[in-house]
Amino acid sequence: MRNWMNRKTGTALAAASVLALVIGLTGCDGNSGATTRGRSGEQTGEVRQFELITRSDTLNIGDGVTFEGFTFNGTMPGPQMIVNEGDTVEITVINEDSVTHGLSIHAANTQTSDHVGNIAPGETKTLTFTADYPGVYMYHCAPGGHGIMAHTMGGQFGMMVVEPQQKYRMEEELGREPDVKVYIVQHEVYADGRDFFDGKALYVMFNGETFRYVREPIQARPDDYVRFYYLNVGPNLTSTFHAVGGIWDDIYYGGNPENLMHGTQSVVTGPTDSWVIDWIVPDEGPFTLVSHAFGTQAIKGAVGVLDSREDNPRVATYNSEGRDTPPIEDPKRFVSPFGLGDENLDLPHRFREGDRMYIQMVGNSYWPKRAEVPVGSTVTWVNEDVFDMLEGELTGKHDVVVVRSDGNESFRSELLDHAETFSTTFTEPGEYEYICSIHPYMRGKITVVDDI
Ligand SMILES: [Cu+2]
Repeated sequence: MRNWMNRKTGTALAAASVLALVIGLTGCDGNSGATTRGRSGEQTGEVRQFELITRSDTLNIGDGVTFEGFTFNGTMPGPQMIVNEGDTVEITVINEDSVTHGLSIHAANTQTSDHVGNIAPGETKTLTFTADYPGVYMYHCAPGGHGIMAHTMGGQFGMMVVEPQQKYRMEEELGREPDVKVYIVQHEVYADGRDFFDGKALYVMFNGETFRYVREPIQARPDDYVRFYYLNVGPNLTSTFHAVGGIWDDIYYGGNPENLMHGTQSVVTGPTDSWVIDWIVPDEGPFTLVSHAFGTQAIKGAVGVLDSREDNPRVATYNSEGRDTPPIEDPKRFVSPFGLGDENLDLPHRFREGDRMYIQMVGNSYWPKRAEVPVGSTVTWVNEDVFDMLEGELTGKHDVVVVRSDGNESFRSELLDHAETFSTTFTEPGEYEYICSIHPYMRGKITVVDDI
């Protein structure tokens, strides 16, 4: 009976979707919504509204290190949005930045890019959908094309939870909600676009900081009913989330109550995969929470602690948002995947006479970002970004434009497609800082020296 009712509802709403599509094709400004089908639960009639503001930002990412990238509402991960299955969700995206942004929201069973993809500076767009499937979902920036990957790597992502109408098994059995709810987004930070392409993360984090919950452990008591909402946004690595000294009691792939498994040591979680984990804390003592991919993840920051003691205070919720604190003034390291960053990270590369001097454009960065070359050198830039379709912020096309120099060369390349090159020869000593004119946050530097 319930299935039949849902099919009926689906048909009626599918017709509405077709109507929305027609409006879209006839010059809609992107501010109207799409309606999706009710799949498993009934529609609640509730409307939940959220506002996401896109901007360029600088953040603290733990241990005296700052990060320069993009955010939603000033944090990485961005705001955590929680709705109920069957709710109508309305998300407004306001682009306060000088470059194009957008939104892809995986909780929506509809083409979100038609409504909130590719939002120009100063523009505001809104998406409306029904939360059809319960679970734990990723959202991320979606300016379009190559920019989607670059901005997601650059810090624009977060978690949306669609709470199910059908209770999770343990909650039903115990007749109560979890004592502690822990929302965790695992994510990677890259030093530059070359490392992003190669999957070589500099840091891997839970909720915006390396070792955040080692410094400030999650509090619980023995026999507490703890629920993890665990999402790996990646953007590259597959994690294996594990509690040292524990076995997960109930795990739900994607967080959907229909996807139940029992008694596992870990949950395998690729980029954008997620789980709901219901767990009874078996004992006193610290339980280390870890991605068990030790060398590529745990050792780089994907470790936390759940501290279980009889007299611990009760904290009902640990939120997945990054902390919104003003960036420290004198960080010991400044990570900027697209910009020049710090010399102790983005090491100046010394080319010597006779070397082939190539500088890649890759993942919206120059690599190496800093280069030293002897007088008389010919330097060649080559575009290694493959996704060169589309225009502006959306594309992986790049150029080289000098913005500051004390040398005698002045150059500006054509816009380069994938595998295209541009060369120039430096005849006198000097320093050259340059950018890509359509991705102006991409920065590089050439130092021409008399003698190396
Ligand atoms: Cu963006």
